Amino acid sequence: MMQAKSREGRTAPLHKKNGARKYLTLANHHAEQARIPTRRRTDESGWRATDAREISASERETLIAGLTAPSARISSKYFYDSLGSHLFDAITHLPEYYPTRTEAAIFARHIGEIAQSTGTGSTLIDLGAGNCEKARSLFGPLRPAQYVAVDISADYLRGAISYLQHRHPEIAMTALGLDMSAGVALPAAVPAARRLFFFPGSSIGNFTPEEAELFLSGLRSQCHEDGGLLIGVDLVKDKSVIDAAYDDTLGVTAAFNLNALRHINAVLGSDFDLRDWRHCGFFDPGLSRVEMHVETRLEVEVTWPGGSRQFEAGERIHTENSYKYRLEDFSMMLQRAGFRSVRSWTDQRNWFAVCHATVR
Ligand code: AVI
Repeated sequence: MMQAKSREGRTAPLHKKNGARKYLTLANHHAEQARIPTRRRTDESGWRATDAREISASERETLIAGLTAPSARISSKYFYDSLGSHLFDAITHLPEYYPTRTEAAIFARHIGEIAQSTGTGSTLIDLGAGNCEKARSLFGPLRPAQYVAVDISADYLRGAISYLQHRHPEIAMTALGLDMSAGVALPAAVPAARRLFFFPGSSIGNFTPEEAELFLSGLRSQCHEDGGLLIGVDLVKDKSVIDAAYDDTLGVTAAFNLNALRHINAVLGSDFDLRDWRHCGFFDPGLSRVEMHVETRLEVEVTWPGGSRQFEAGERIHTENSYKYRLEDFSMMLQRAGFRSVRSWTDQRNWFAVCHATVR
């Protein structure tokens, strides 16, 4: 029996409760006989995220609606608690995860032409800045007059910015805490002229194409005639290369994906047992996207204050899409979003592209 092989202790006597099948470990079976609660307690086992944050009533509602939908789904933002951010950083160092190093190689090789295209003295607006490392490497060639770092966590940014400001006193710097999934609305204090949005890493691929176009139109609407966008995008390539990047042999992407459940336990008070779930990440060439899911190894019931959901063995929760584009299609999307001219640079294998899109 598959469940019996999946983990020691899962020799699973089956029984029915309210008509639903339940799998019990032997230990749980004895516990139930002794009328001790059978459910493992996530907080006692130390699975609860330590950086739990309060979520709003509407975020909670959206999260529960996704978990209880016929095809369950959660937002990929739940990857990024503190541990998740470290796991993502580890992903970018994996041999299989080509996007980060391919993009860096494009910048290193073509930085002269890129700087010529963007010009100097702009207000560089770094979307999803994180530790600000990528933008920092552009300070020399692009010589921005101002640097605005945008990320969901302003606290995290402030640390990075105060270090950077010390090293580059000639650039005025601002940290902006903003959830970009709702669009990017810049405060009036950010100069309107010469805005250069910087959106690297193919984060645009984590939006659906419709959302991506809307997001890009939103950026365009915040540029004057002299504004522009410097953006990295992952390109369609052989399925085996993409599959390996999202299902690496060390299992770091698996940990990154499963950590979303741990994060949800922390913010929702749910009791996902991570040992019951496995990682699933693959490229679907028909939809031109990587899909990431977590899949149950066995039938489980997940509960949270005020609700619960039964998952059949093999049922999945969709956690992320990562779209891959053909350069021509992406270029057309930029133009539909209102950018008139697009210049692009790729690596020799045409795996990744950096585009500079301008309004004029
Ligand atoms: C952040 N984003 C661009 C990454 C990607 O490749 O879509 C997130 C990621 N998911 C799995 N591995 C990396």
